[in-house]
Amino acid sequence: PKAIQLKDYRPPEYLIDRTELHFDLGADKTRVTSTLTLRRNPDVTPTGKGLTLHGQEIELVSVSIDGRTLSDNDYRLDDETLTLPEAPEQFELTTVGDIDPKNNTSLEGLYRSRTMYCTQCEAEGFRKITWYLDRPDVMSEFFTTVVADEKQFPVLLSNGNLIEQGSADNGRHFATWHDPHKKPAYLFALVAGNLEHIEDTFTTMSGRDVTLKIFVEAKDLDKCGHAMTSLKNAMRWDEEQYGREYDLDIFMIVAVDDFNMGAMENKGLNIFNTACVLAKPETTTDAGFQRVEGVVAHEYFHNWSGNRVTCRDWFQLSLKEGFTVYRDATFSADMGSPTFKRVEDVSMLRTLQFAEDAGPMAHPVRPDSYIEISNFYTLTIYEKGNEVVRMLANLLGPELFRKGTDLYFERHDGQAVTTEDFVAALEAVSGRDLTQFKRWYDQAGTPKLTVTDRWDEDAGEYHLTIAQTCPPTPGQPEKQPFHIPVAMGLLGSAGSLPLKIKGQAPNPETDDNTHTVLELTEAEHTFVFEQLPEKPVPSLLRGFSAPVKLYYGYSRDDLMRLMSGDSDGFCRWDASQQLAIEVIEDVMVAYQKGEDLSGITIDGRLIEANRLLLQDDSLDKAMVALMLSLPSEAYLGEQQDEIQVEAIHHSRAAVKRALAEALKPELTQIYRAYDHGKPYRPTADDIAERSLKNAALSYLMTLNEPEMIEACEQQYRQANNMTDAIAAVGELVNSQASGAETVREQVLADFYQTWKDEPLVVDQWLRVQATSSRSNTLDVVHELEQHPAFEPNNPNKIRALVGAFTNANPINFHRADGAGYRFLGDQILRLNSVNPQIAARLVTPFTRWKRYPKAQQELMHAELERIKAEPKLSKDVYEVVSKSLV
Ligand code: B3K
Ligand code: ZN
Repeated sequence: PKAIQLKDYRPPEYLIDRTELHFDLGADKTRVTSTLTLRRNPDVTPTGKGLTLHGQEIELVSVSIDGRTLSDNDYRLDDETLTLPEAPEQFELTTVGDIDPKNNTSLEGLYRSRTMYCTQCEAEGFRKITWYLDRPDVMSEFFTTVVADEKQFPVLLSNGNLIEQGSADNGRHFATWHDPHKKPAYLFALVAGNLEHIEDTFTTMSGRDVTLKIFVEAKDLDKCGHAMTSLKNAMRWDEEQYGREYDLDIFMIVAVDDFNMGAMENKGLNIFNTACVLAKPETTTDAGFQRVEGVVAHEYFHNWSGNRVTCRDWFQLSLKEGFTVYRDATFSADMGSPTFKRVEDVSMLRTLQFAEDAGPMAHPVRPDSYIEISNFYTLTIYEKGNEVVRMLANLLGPELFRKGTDLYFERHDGQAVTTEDFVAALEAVSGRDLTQFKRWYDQAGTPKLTVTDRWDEDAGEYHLTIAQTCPPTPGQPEKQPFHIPVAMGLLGSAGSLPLKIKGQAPNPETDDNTHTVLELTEAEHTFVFEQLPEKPVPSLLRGFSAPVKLYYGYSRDDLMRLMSGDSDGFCRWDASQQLAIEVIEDVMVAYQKGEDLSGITIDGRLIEANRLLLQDDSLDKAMVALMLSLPSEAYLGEQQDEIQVEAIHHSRAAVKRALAEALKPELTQIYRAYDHGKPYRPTADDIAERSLKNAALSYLMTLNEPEMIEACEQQYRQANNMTDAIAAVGELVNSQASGAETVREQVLADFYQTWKDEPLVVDQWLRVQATSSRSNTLDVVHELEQHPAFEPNNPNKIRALVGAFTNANPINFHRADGAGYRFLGDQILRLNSVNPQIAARLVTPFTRWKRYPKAQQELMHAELERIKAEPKLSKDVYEVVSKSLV
């Protein structure tokens, strides 16, 4: 397979003004008739090669130009294209083709999911429906007619507004939809099914009424309310924060069970994975509620950042994704707890995106080449892309940023543009030169900041030196310095100190008396803070102001001061994590020496810091829960030169146990004080309260005491919501206590019996077992693979069992005998032909093979070689595997 290069981009030679599609959904095949109104692009010099359209897995029935049917000699057809060598300047092209949605397991193009038909076209799925210029810079007005059996498929949907419907022959009926907004083919959607819906209206800021509908299978009608509320909140928020109004008379969401990702922003007809739209307290966790709110908002926000203004080519993917993640993250922060949301996002970024950025798939936010674009819907494009937009927003300040986005939307409405265009709009309104800043789009890798300081007691001056470097990444051996905003303050013994930087006036957009943003542009800078009464402790990278790794030699006492005294919630949490990492690392040293970890003594400062947290009633419960949670094994691994899976696992567990022993009275008090009968609400306060209580449960369960096991079982049996129920199940599934055995079996069986007809709850049942740290987990996973609950081709089930085991269960996945690796290799090979996108995603844990000790490296490497040897390897899997083997 050949790589596509950004430098080879050429505008399209032809444009499609109008697209008329006719779908005949037959019992067997689907016939697609497409009539395209084409004309030469006046801005492009013809190359004389005629017109080449994309098309895959379609059986050609006929091609005609302006009503004249072509003979075989008039066109060329291969597996990926249809070429008309003699295409006129301007013409109407009609193609008729047959496709086979029932056997389309790739879940790209038109496919069947349970009882319905649906589509997924981004990035290049439309070419599996009909021959087309399947590229985002070709935008067209769509008319879509769907014909299908009326009984089986009473609901027929597509983009835009319904303009006609009626009955057809043989018990069939039809619907015609018109989308007045020009759009690229990747935003096309079609749904046919036996669906029910809930309906609401939203009155836009200019007073237009928009009908809102959420379509689901009848059994899920009771789980749509939260998505509807989230949608209305998102619509209002986008008007208030960005001045963006919705632009059609109807907005629809459809929930489908088989979906490769979370959801898709098709114009006026968003298609969602059921996991990202359905929610009710009995079946959905707090995290699930938050995900629904965030994803509904994300897809809605794409209507402007993605649909009205779209990407010129797929290298610009982060133009819409980074910006839209930024928009949904700020929305979620506004709806709930901002610190909670920020900590959650930063944790994911630092654990997973940093790992991606340090591995063989590392790529810039704007990549310059790819083999399969589906592989580039990455944490770098989405999450680092979000960080880049966040830095821009913070550098400009809220007013200028809003002016900049207004200008961007106004300048480019109806266009397909680049990340350069986005930055240019921000430059235009602010007068800032962002040339150097744009390196964030071009250079891959995570910059590293090394901070050193010097206190000049006599002068009352504090000298802070920050040096930046960035490690090499594939194809980029050398990096130029980045433009990095470092938000910071200084802490004295009694709180924040006033900031006066020598030779630098405060920036009114970002600074106040105790807070400033240092802008780094060189490899090294020194800042001198004057007129200080005492030696300060620096509070650095507040709010995680840039996606970098920061190294400063904090003492443990400094960390404690930050934890209790800093004004920035993120830095307080980060200090708690840093302190915990150091203490866990102490224990790792003991573990490596072969010491017995049971009853080990840990640094009392971690205990004291946590005791203070637990005793302080004035603290926000969300903060306490976050700070109390130990860093994940994955994040601990990220801190090591070589990831010692067992040492990390056992040391972290030993520290958790030691904390539980020392803080048992405080933790018990929190656990007992919680009102388990309280009615469920997914509000920030209640979520924080549950998360703190369940953190306390998790600590106490490490003590293996019978009363706690009983309390845990009781929590499961009495819970009125899934958050508490699954938290209890998780603790029982992980418990090493001999007394937990019977309860565990009973609870797991009861859980399945209760929920076997709710696929999303069954996913949680699979996940909780797949992530158990107990040593027989791989056997359990093998058994579950054969269980009727596991649907082998359903992405949610694959993620719940295979994904969870291989990504979120390091101690079992990295078993010394390589059985975990073999399991993953088998799954990848099985899915390679069924669903290449999902198969390629599953390779991720293997891409990190070089980070592990030699024996594990060899075993993972052997699996990668075994996969690579598969003769019919998909482009998707080939790209990830071959890049990993370099
Ligand atoms: N834009 C889609 C992602 C499509 C992925 C295609 N492989 C969802 C989103 O980011 O909103
Ligand atoms: Zn998106």
